[in-house]
Amino acid sequence: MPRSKLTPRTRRSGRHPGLAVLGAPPMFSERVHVGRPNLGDRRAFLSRVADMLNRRWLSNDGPFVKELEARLADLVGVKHCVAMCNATIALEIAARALDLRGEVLVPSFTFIATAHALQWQGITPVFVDIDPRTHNIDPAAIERHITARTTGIVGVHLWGRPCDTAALEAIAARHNLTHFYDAAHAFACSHGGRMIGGFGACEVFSFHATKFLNSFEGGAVVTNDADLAHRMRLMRNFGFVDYDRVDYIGTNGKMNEICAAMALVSLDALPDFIAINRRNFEAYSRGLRELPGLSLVRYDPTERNNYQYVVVEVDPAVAPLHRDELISVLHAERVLARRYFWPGCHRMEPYRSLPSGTDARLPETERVASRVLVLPTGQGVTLGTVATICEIFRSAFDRAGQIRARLSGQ
Ligand code: T4K
Repeated sequence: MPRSKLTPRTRRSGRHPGLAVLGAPPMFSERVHVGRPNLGDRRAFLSRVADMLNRRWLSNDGPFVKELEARLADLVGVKHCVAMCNATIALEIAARALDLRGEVLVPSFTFIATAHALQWQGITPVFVDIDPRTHNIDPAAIERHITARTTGIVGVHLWGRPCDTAALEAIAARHNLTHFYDAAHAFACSHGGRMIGGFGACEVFSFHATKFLNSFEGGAVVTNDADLAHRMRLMRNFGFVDYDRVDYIGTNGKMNEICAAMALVSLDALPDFIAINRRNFEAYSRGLRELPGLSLVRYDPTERNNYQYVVVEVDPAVAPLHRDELISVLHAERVLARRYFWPGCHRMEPYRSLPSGTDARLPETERVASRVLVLPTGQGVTLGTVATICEIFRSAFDRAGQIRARLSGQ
């Protein structure tokens, strides 16, 4: 397994000799990424690839896809699972199969795909502010955005932490709206003891390489609604009902067999992935605990969590360095911490130039987006790497004045 390597100077001295942002050599000799894939057993994967080649069945509802769909539905506790080529297409297909049109309410503090999946098919995403405690869509802010054109709500379980599903369900029922979830981050997480996947009309998982469970590229929609699952299954394959009959407008959303093989092997390793992520999360938590103005986004210990995101909030009133200064410090050390999901969808094109962006008043989204940084974790990140990253934070806080002067060019 590839590991992030410490530079010889660190290994020799065993203590932090200086910061790269102030001219010292970087702490890491290789870049340490957020989103390094978790990998299952290689031999099991290669054996599945051999089976696939022997069968000459490479795509379109192959046996690995069927096996994956059955296992995912079982794990999540839903009746139907439709595997797709990625979560963006899965969101598009779900929105279309649910007949969403006009305006759909979404948080802006999410990956841009949540908004694009709607806009791509002529639905206007209307951005709603988040609850700063959960980083998820704020139920108290939803109703003021509902108009005669609103047809639905898409909640996003950001970082794998659940939306207030009961509140969203009640609002949707009150206004006769459809609601479903972008659960791209939330595979293998639970809410109120129920696995995420069974809430709303349907839920969409991502199995992109950077996700907790990966299939290279991939996604799935899970639902308890048989008709919806049937429509999505047809739409995933151009709308074909049989060899020559098309009933719906469709697209090519099929997952291929090699991606399904990867997902199946990843599924076998799920407990290991969770254990490693949790171990890293707890090590970061201990390592950053004493530092002023830093807080880690927490996971409810009574629920199932995948711990895939190590999210630090930097309070600019308390921490001696701001989020973006810390990002510069970390990048100089080759730790590619990310500003997910800055600046918010409403501040990106095309939305910032459309009424959905220009009319948006989202103070909590903007505040949280300016404070959050995401740190590397997963199988490729050792406890030694976590300890070094925490040491970089400590050194940076000790030399905050010098760093600020250097970064501002004084
Ligand atoms: N909804 C939400 C809430 C999402 O977060 C996402 C995706 C979606 C919907 C849509 O799901 P998909 O259609 O992708 O299934 C990434 C991913 O592309 C995206 O899947 C993900 N969310 C988003 C949060 O992050 P980038 O631009 O940060 O990814 P990328 O490809 O630059 O990778 C990040 C880092 O990971 C790289 O710098 C290096 C490392 N990496 C990446 C890949 C692909 C590896 O080490 N190996 C790899 O194979 O967007």
